[in-house]
Amino acid sequence: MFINWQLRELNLKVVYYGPALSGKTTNLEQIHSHTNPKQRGELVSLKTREDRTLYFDFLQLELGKISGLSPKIHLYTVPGQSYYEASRKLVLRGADGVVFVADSNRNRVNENLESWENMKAHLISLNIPSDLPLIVQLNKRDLPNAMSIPELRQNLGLNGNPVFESIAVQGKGVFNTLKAIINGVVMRVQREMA
Ligand SMILES: Nc1nc2c(ncn2[C@@H]2O[C@H](COP(=O)(O)OP(=O)(O)OP(=O)(O)O)[C@@H](O)[C@H]2O)c(=O)[nH]1
Ligand SMILES: [Mg+2]
Repeated sequence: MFINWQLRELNLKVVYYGPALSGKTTNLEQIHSHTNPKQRGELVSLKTREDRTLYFDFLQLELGKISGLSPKIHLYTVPGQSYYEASRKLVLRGADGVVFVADSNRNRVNENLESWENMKAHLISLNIPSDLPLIVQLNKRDLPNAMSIPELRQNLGLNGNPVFESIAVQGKGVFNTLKAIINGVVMRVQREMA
C-alpha cells in the first residue's frame, strides 16, 4: 500500500500468482476488455515470442473514493514458467492481496502444489503478513478431467481460504474473483486506517 497524500491517492497492489499456463494473463485480459476504459489503464504485457509472460502483466483500475482517497488498484501477474523464480519474487514484493490461479487439469496437480509452496515461501521471506487477503481461483472448469474443489483443497492443504471457480477464457468467474480480492484488500486497509 502506498498513499500519495498530495494527490490523495491510495495505491494497492494485487498479484495473480500460480503455475505456468494456469490462466493468470487471461484473467487480466478479460478484466481489461470488460471494464470501462475510463476506469482502467492499458494492459501492459511483457511476453515471450510464444505468448508466455516474460516478466509480468500490469493493469491499473480506479475505484470510487474510500475515506476521501481515490484508490488505484494495480493488478500484476507473475510469469509461471519455473525458471522465472526471481521475477516472481520481485513481482510479489509489496502485495496487498494475492489471487492464486490454480489449474483444474488433473495432470497439473504437482505444478499447482509446487507453485503454492513456492508462493508461501516467498511471502514469508518478503515479510508479508500472514493475514494477507488471499483468494484461490480454480480455473479451467471446462476441462473434462477437471479435479473437484475438495480435491484441490486437499492437494494444497487449504483450510479457510475462499475458492472461486472460473473459466477465465470465457470470462466466467473472473469478476467474482476480482471483487472478492478487492473487497478483502479494501477491508483490511480500512481496518488499518481506522
Ligand atoms: N480450457 C481453458 N483454457 C484456458 C482457460 N483460461 C485460460 N486458458 C488457456 O490457457 C492458456 C494459458 O493461459 P495464460 O493466461 O497465458 O496463462 P498464464 O498463467 O498467464 O501462463 P504464464 O504466463 O506462462 O505463467 C491459454 O491458451 C489460454 O487460452 C480456461 O478457463 N479454460
Ligand atoms: Mg501469463
